Amino acid sequence: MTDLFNLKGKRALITGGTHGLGMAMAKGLGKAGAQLIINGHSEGRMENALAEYKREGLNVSSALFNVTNDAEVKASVDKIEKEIGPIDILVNNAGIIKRIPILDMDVTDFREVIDVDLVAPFIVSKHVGRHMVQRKAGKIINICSMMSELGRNTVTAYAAAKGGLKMLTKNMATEWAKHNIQVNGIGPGYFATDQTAPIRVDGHPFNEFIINRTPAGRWGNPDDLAGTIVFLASGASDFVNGQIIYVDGGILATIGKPSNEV
Ligand code: GCO
Repeated sequence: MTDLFNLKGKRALITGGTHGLGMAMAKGLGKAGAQLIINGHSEGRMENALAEYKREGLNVSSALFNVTNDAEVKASVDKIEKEIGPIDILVNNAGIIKRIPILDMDVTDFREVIDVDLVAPFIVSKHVGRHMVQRKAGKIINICSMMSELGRNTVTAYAAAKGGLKMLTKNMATEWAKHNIQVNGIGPGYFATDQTAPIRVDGHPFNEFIINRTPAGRWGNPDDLAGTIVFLASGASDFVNGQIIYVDGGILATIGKPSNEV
């Protein structure tokens, strides 16, 4: 059975893999045997990240490119395919968030979030997908969010993008499943990362709210995603198409409870 989850001989490209959930998921794929190709846009962060991956004995190389730039993505993907080898697994994880109420949000801010969180997964998937379709094999995993299902004050652009990403996932699965390409998504709940640090401060009302709102009674640890990403990247999910797996400690399963109820 464990062979089903074995990623030896597979190459995985992870966008936004220099920190946070992207790094945790990449490490999970690496520990299952995959060769890692880490995308990022900051040289400094990439250097630190590569050192960390190598310290953990993982087979890793870097791919610095701007995921929102169509021509740059095409050139980078073709270069990876030529110089490193076929991309078997693509993880569209790179993402940004801007917490601004609608009435105070500039259209430029809105567009920037949509560009990174929704348009970029389309761009990267299109250029990697072209090679996967030719090879009649591939795995694509889009990192969605609670905001693919739920609204929240101040994160409108992010929610619009993550809602769109859920449907982009289903539509890519519709078009590419016949080419033996499985396209699925993961919806992380509330995880302890740099991105959530501002709302996870002790005493911050949102911190208490999440701990109370999550049946598991805690924030997620990035490593909590490793098992799910290996499942969706491996032969164990060869007949799983267009699904979003929510790894959220039960948030979406419940209406929640009053804070004084145990
Ligand atoms: C927020 C958070 C969320 C989480 C995650 C939840 O401000 O609500 O940052 O966006 O990071 O996406 O699934």
